Amino acid sequence: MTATAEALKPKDYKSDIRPVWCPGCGDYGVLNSVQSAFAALQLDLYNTVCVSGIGCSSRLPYFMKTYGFHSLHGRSLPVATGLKLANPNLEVVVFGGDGDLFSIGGGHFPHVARKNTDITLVMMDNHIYGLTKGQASPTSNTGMVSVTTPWGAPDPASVNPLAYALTYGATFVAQSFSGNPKAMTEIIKQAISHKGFSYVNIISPCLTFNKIDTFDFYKDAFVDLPDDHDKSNLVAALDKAVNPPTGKVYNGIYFQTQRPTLLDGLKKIKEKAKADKNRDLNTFIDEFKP
Ligand SMILES: Cc1ncc(C[n+]2csc(CCOP(=O)(O)OP(=O)(O)O)c2C)c(N)n1
Ligand code: SF4
Ligand SMILES: [Mg+2]
Repeated sequence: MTATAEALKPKDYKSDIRPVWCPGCGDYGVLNSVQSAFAALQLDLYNTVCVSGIGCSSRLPYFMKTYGFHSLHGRSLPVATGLKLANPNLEVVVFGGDGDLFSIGGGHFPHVARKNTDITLVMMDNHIYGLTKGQASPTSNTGMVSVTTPWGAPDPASVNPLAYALTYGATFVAQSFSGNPKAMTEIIKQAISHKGFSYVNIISPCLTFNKIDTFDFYKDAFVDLPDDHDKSNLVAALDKAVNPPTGKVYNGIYFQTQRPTLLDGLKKIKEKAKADKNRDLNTFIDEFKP
């Protein structure tokens, strides 16, 4: 933005396409908060990319005026990594669901986290596959009854996305609720401002297919992390992720730290390679000649 340009407002980040989510879906709240957070940060429309996989939540980039990439089911993170490496000046924000990111796409998450790839991931966690009409997902409560698990899901454990992100080395891990726009906007803003991989788990109820994890349940269950929570302490963050008070769900930043990003590492390697006279391309090719 130039000094004379007018500040962008949340509505300036809205595309002309109207969302097609069910009336009352939690994802509307997430979309509004994303637009507010982008406006608060004055993200440049032409240097910001919203990336997603497939799912109801993964439609979000359509409704944004920034660049967008609606990729394949479970493949948003590799696409986002490629975009960031190709053009480090881009602000890359990924959106997706619990199925997209923890079932088919689950293999990508650990590597983006441990490499500290400088992107933001906002997961809209409704504990179900919404788009395909209500199958149990990795974050569904154990024993969940769904169209494909009429006698209850047999899986003995669910994925805890916060503990997962923390143990794989994410440098920013937070949670919020789509029914609390103020808190959610602030957390998305901080996640984007963080240098390194940021993970935000947003509980975003699917009122059509998930009759357990409802707005009514979460509006009473959500509480802020305690004031004395030390977000620089990984063990304290894990404890909060694994042992919330009974019947409660925390809003807030569990963990934040700084360490070099994937781009920092690549920059160093490039410098070393340039300084290594024996490693010019022709010498390298010669080594493989018969
Ligand atoms: C390769 C592939 N496998 C399966 C599907 C079918 N599919 C589309 S979305 C989806 C799950 C969506 O759940 P989630 O990611 O939680 O998003 P939500 O709709 O709940 O927001 C599945 C299994 C697909 N599109 N492509
Ligand atoms: S099916 Fe569920 S997740 Fe999908 S748009 Fe409807 S309420 Fe939202
Ligand atoms: Mg889902």
